[in-house]
Amino acid sequence: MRTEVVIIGAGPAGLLLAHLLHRAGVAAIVLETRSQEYVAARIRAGILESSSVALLESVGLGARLRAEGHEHRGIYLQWPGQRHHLDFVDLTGRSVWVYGQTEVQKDLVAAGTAEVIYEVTGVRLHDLDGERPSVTFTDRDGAPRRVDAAAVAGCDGSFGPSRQAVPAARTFERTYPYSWLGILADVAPSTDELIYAWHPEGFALHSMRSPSVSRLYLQVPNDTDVRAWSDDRIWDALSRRLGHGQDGWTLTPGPITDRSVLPMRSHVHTPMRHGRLFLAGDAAHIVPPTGAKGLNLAIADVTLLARALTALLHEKNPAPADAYSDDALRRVWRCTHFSWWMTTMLHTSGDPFDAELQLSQLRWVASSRAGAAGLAENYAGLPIGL
Ligand code: RFL
Ligand code: PHB
Repeated sequence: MRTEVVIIGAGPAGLLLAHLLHRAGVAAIVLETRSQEYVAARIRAGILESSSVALLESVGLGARLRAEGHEHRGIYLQWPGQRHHLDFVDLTGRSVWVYGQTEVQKDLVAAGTAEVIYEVTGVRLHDLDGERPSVTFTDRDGAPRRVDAAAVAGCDGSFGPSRQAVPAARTFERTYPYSWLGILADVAPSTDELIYAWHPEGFALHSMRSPSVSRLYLQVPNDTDVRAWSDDRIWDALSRRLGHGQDGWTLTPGPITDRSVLPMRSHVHTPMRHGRLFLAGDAAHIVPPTGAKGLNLAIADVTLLARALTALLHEKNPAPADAYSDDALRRVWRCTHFSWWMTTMLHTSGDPFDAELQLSQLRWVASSRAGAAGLAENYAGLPIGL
């Protein structure tokens, strides 16, 4: 087979890149190890920055988002006895949207612009140094296949083969000494906007997916066995940490439909390009979810990458492709810093000195317009390209 760009991975980065390239008239084939149903069902991110929303709208993917997504003006930041609303619209002029990654994924599939080969195995990248790279794989019927292209986009997440294909790479890492226990529950959210809660027992987050589905998280130790957490234990911990009873606020529990433990880590892989291979999304960087940046970074990466590949392959202009890694990494490091900052401000370590510093920081962010604006500017996100 021959195409212009082989995209490895049909997550949001890979499918959105295929969509953007299709609109620019650049041919692409996407290879994915999992089935379409598996990819569509993965429960992950829930928050879109205003620039991600603007981008999706500008490329014809905004209709359901506008109809079924929920615009939030800001978030609540809380600690025992205190809850403060930070109004991003007031502070920065930008809002965020609650719209699940699963929904973005469905919209991309429904757009029908990506040619995806699902359930492939043994994906290998070849000849990345030249102008004619190729990718070999085995299809789901067991037949060996090969795609020749002019560029390869590694959108295969944190465990895919693309990252390893960048020789002389430098990686930067931080593993945090705690994880999140995340649940999805069939119950109306007990809050209109997300609550980020510091508590001596550990961090808790009240998020949501729709008027009838809540998404909540608890800080737990690394290596936590999810089976040790019964429904009652989860709701009791959430009630205490989120302040059930504080100023009359109540947390309504409900049936838990999904639960999992996710580790927290930061990882940045540089450069994001080697020859004709370009990395995007989680293949190049992982952030802890506290800042809600992972999906938004993937969207920003592929927006830059689609422009760069179009210029390289259709306009004989290599400048945007040459600048891609540096341009993308500026935003990656900003979001990596913000995610680290939110994480270290809100998760308890058991050290009383750290706890006092965190509370002091929270009081400052909640009471100073400059402090609140710093958080808001990063959370609501900068325009893509900055
Ligand atoms: P993905 O979504 O992991 O997709 C990569 C795809 O590549 C496939 N793959 C391969 N395909 C072919 N050949 C191979 N050898 C392959 N190896 C792997 C995989 O099957 C998969 O389909 O990466 P992508 O597209 O870069 O998207 C990144 C986002 O998924 C991720 O950053 C976010 O979900 C992170 N994240 C959040 N981001 C936000 O912006 N806001 C949030 O609120 C937020 N919450 C979260 C999150 C991530 C979470 N988890 C579980 C990681 C909450 C959670 C719980
Ligand atoms: C989510 O809804 O899954 C979510 C929201 C905000 C975060 C992380 C996860 O910071």
